Amino acid sequence: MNYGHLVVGPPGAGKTVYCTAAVSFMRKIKRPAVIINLDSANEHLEVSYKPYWDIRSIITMEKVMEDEGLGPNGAMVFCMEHLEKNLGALLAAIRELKGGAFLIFDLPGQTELYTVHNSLVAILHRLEKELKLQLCVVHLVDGSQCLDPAKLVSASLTSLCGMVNFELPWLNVYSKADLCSFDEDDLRDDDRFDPERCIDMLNRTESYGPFRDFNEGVRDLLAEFSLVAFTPLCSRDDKSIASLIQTADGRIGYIPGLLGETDRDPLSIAQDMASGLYEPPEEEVSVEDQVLEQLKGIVRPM
Ligand SMILES: Nc1nc2c(ncn2[C@@H]2O[C@H](COP(=O)(O)OP(=O)(O)OP(=O)(O)O)[C@@H](O)[C@H]2O)c(=O)[nH]1
Ligand SMILES: [Mg+2]
Repeated sequence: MNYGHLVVGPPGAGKTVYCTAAVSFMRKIKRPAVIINLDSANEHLEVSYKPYWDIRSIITMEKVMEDEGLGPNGAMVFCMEHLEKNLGALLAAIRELKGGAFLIFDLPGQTELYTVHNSLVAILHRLEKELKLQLCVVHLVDGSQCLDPAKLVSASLTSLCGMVNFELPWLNVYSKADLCSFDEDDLRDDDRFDPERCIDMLNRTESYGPFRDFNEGVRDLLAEFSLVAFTPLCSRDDKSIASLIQTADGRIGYIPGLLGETDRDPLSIAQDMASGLYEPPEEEVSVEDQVLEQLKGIVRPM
């Protein structure tokens, strides 16, 4: 059984930063983790992370735009369709991780790829089936959107669409929580999005008030599924990262220790780390390099 996170969300939501921070934290708790980059426009990755496998090794958005005369969105769809038809390289790379590793997939910001287009969904279903991969979708939305009821409703509907299409465990997260200040008029209610309160706020606005029936229809839809809730994340804080990893672990049935790390829960280690009670290992070799060395038959303790 393989486990991982699929990190999705609109452009600039903080997906790449989250992937980098999550892998770095997992390394600190000795959980072997690798990033798989599925964003064909993700240039300059060397400044954030070193992917274990990169879609850009088989196709890039810039080249498709040039060769096919497509704009960025069309080229991104083309790249995903290309990956769907040529999935062998990715499947083989994951199969080579014989000791197992936690897989973190960095995705592009085009939400159409999972709300209206089928290739990404088909790719994931194949990975799930052929690799027994258990994935939790981490859906990031910029925290500033959670302060605007109209944007929050829009993000919630996008999220609902993704949940229905992917049929995978799903976590809604508002990112950059360190930049958000909340007061009692804000939408956060025990860190959970409350559609009823949000729609009430919309009904009271000049722009959205005239659409009361529609707003209430949306409210009933969100309430009926009762799936849409947002939790905060600050990717610069190990405790926040640990808390998210722990919640996602619960959703996919991952038990700490399965990949050889300590069996303590991530949040308690992060708390000990903050108070100096836990020293992360001095890691000179990156996880990607460790995995590559393992593949070469050189066994290193993870
Ligand atoms: N303050 C703060 N800034 C953040 C946080 N996470 C991400 N950012 C910033 O948000 C910006 C976008 O982050 P990325 O990780 O590149 O966003 P992305 O979702 O990968 O963007 P695309 O790949 O273009 O869709 C960068 O300037 C980050 O430094 C956070 O937790 N706190
Ligand atoms: Mg990115």
